[in-house]
Amino acid sequence: RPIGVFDSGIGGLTVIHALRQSLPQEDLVYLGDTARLPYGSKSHRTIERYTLQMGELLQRHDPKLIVIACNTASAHGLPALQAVSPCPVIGVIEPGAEAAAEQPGPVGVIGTLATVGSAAYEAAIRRHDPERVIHSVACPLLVPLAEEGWFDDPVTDTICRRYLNQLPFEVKTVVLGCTHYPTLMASLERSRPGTRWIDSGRVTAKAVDRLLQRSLGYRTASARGSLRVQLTDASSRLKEVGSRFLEEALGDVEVVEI
Ligand code: DGN
Repeated sequence: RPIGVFDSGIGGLTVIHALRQSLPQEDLVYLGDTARLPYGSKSHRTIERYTLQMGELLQRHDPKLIVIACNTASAHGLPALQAVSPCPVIGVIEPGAEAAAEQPGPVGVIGTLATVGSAAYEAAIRRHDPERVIHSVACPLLVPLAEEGWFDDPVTDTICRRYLNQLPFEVKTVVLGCTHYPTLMASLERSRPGTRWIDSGRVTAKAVDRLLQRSLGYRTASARGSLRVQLTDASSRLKEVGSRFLEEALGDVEVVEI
């Protein structure tokens, strides 16, 4: 049985990249809701409803586990999907929060308007460390920059600096609370050198590994697992940018209508 992964669009392909690196033998089905992106500027009710629909579409593949590879959908839709899903569901926020709580000092969180507005990271980090000081900054321009493919560009540098300068100087650990942001790493690093960045996708891949070993009967087949990519709308532009997120050729993309 595959691992089902979904995102509001193509950002979750950075999580697929991390999963393929740490769990290369697993079969993965990726579902991106490109017809309805962005989720980041939508309301709680809408994001929750979309999350439930994506979970239902993934059930066609009989997944052994679902990963919500989108911070926005994890912030607003995880409990609702966990309540109805026949298989375990994990989001990207808890693993990112746990990794942040392991670091000393105040924590910065950057994400979409909906993620920052939900205060989901604050709640999750404070479950590990109730006293922790957390500063969150919504960065709504970063998703369009990543989707435009401006990964290493002076305009992206300027915008990253403008957002990151809102974090107090003492913040040395920053959670990339959006699955698009790892693609902007070069600009982020230039904008705030010396920062410890927590890539929620990478730490989620580790959490998936732990979960598989603990509760689902870990399979160590030697063959390379397959990757099936489904999008609710497949424009050629997104397919092109998607390969940059995935860090390998995207291959065939199936369109599923909602
Ligand atoms: N990549 C999504 C996230 O992690 O929140 C946000 C993309 C979007 O819907 N704007």
